[in-house]
Amino acid sequence: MRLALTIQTPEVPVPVPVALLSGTLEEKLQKAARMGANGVEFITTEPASLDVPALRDQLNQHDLLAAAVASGGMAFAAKLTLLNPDPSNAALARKRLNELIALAAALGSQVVTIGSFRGRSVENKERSLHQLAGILHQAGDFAAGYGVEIALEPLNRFEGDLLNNVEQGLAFLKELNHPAVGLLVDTFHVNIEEASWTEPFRQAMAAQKLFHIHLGDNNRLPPGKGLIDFDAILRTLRAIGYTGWLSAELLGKPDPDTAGRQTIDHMTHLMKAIA
Ligand code: LER
Ligand code: MN
Repeated sequence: MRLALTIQTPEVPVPVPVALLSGTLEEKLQKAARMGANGVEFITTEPASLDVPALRDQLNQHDLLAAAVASGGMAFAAKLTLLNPDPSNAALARKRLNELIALAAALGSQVVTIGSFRGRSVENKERSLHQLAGILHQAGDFAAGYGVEIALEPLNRFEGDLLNNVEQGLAFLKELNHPAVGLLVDTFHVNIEEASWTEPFRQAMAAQKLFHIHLGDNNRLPPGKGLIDFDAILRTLRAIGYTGWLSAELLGKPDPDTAGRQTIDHMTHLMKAIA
C-alpha cells in the first residue's frame, strides 16, 4: 500500500477545502516528497491546460507517482456534473471526464475518481442511475483504451443522493458490468453510511472492485485526529491483499501543510506497526 496526498493544480479557480499542501505546484510536490508521501492525487479543472511533460519531469525529480486524477474539483470549483440537467453543462462534463482519463494515462496514473462529479438525481433516481450507467459504460470503454480505471465513490447522504454506500455501489457495478469501472471507498463517507469500519473494504475487495481509497477521519481531519479505527482498516486491507493507494483527501486544518504531515506521520506509524 502506498500513501498519497491530494493537491490541486494551479488552474483550479478557488481553494478546494480537501486539497492539501500550500505554495506553487513545485513547492507542493517538494513538500509531499519531504513528508514521505509516495505520490499525489491531482484535483484539476482544466486537465488539457496542464503541461504534462513538465509535470511528469517534476514527479520524477521528486520520486513521486501520480496516485490518481480526481474529478472533485470539476463539481466543486468548475460547477460541472455528468448528470447536470443543463445539457451543455453535462456535455462539457463528459468531455472533461475524457480529458481526466487522458491526463491519468499521460501521468502514469491508473485511476480517475468520480465522486460528486456525477451530480445528483434529476426527478427520478432510477432514471438518473440508468443515465449514469450509460455514461460510465462509455467512459469505461474510453478509459480501458488508455489502461486507466474509473473509481466511483459512494458519497454520504448529505453530499449525494445516488449511491451512498458500498453495498449500493457494488449492486450498481454488478449491473453495469464493466471491468474498468470499480469503487473508491472514502473512510470519511464510510463513517457516516456504513455499519463497520472494515466490512465495506472486504466486500469491495471480494467483488474485485476496490480500486482506490480516500483517507479522512470522521471529522475530516487527518487520520488519528478523530474516531475512525485506522489500525483495524489497515490490518484488514493487508489481510485482503489490497496493494493500491491510500490517498489523503481531508480538510487542511490547522493548515494544509500540517494536515499533510500529520497524515503521513500517523499512517506511516500504523503501517510500520503491522508490517
Ligand atoms: C467529497 O466529499 C469527496 O469525498 C470527493 O472525493 C468527491 O469527489
Ligand atoms: Mn473522497
